Amino acid sequence: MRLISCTVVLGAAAVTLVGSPAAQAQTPAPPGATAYFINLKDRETVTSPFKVQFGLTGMGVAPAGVEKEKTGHHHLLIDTKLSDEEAKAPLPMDAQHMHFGGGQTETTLTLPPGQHTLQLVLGDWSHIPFSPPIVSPVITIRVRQQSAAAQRASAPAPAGMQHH
Ligand SMILES: [Cu+2]
Repeated sequence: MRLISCTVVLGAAAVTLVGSPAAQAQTPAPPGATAYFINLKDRETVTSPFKVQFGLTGMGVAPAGVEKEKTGHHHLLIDTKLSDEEAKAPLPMDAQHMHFGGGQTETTLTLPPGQHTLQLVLGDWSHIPFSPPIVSPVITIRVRQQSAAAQRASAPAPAGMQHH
């Protein structure tokens, strides 16, 4: 009798392990860890291209793929925000979800004129946000319309207009 009940208990434990979402578990966030923009404030006006510096307190930066306690890498969300579902899975990699898997702590962004939102989301070694998520406040920036002179300086002149 004792042997049978023991088998039943073990079987239940095995089912629990397989059935739980623990395989995709989020890394617990170190207490007090926060992400923030060092050089940009909410409602700031910038001229494109502009620098974005990523701040992080309470933990360190490590490249993607390196599983080390209390580290992660930065992601920059542009004109989008994370849904609750997305916050529990590896972050998408596209133009609106930039990964800095090399451990970079700044970038230079080129965005079209107008209003844009930016947010930092820290991901663990496998690009999954921490639990609770380590994110910066969402900031709204305004990218200035370039002056005509600046556009001429940065854009190559159309063919045929280079020589008069
Ligand atoms: Cu990533």
